[in-house]
Amino acid sequence: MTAPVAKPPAAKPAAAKTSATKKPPREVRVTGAKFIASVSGIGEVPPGMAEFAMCGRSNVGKSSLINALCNQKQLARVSKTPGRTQRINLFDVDLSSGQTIRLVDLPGFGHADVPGAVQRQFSPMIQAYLLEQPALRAVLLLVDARRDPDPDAIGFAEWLSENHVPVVLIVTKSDKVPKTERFGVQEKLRRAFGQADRPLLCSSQVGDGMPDLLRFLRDAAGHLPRAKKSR
Ligand SMILES: Nc1nc2c(ncn2[C@@H]2O[C@H](COP(=O)(O)OP(=O)(O)OP(=O)(O)O)[C@@H](O)[C@H]2O)c(=O)[nH]1
Ligand SMILES: [Mg+2]
Repeated sequence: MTAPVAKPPAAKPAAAKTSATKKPPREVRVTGAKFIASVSGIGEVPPGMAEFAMCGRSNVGKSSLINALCNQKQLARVSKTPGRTQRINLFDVDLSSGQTIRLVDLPGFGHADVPGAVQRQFSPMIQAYLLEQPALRAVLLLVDARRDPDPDAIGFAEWLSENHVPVVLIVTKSDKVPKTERFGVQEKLRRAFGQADRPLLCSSQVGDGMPDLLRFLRDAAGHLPRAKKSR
């Protein structure tokens, strides 16, 4: 089994060193972020900029990651109660590169009493968003550093790939894993998801991975065009 994925966040920008194409600065900062809307359908999403959707099991840290990236404590709602995020929540984020990107906080899967395939756990609304939103550049699929590879998440990554939606694997809560074990965690997840490159290790608590993830978002905002659907 392999789940094709988008180029991982650690990738360096591919710009050639010529006088015509300058390498973008290494550092990317968030200069502003605001909540835009909480919507229940793709038709309600205001048109705008490149979108990146946070996906993963309930409680994996999707909302926390948005807050950490934006350097704010309460932009997205964080909770110990799984299933807190129920609608599509949109946040527009200004980058120091001059771009504005949109982060999309989606409901988590795995908390509902719905066994089986992950896509059945997503409402038609979420499926439609993931499959049909032209502005969606990539899904950031979050997995908890402390958990074994999750068959639901692997199935979800495959489903996205089959539908030509770029997926980037992000390992959350790195602060909960001793430093000496982190490489092993990344390798285990890399293999389980059939990736060529090690997934990015992040902690919203202590900031691990944030500079790399911001660089990825900056670079991907203008790249990763979605393949045309064949159906
Ligand atoms: N130690 C640690 N805890 C974290 C981290 N990220 C999130 N958490 C905690 O994990 C819990 C769930 O975080 P959320 O961000 O609400 O998770 P979610 O994926 O948005 O959850 P749903 O909205 O229910 O799908 C909270 O108690 C957070 O404080 C992290 O990097 N490190
Ligand atoms: Mg949430």
